[in-house]
Amino acid sequence: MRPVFTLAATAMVAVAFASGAFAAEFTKGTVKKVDAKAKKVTLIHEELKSLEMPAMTMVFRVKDAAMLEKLKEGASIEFVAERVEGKLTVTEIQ
Ligand SMILES: [Cu+2]
Repeated sequence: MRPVFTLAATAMVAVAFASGAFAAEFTKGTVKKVDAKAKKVTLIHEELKSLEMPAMTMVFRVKDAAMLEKLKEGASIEFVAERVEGKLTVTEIQ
């Protein structure tokens, strides 16, 4: 392979990383209940591939209290959930 092609391939991989091509996938869910005091939300979620979890209704913690403002009961959202300190936590909302 000519060096210029190697360089181009390397640059493309770098761009893919930078643009978040490998970032966590968003999962669809519906807000069932918000507990602002406990910073917890009950979501009816679709399959969470990143956590190998089937669709279900469950309680998540939220990463920060500001997120609770976007969570209204009955709202359809797209979110990212991760295990933070062993607890399932909503880390991003769209
Ligand atoms: Cu679940």
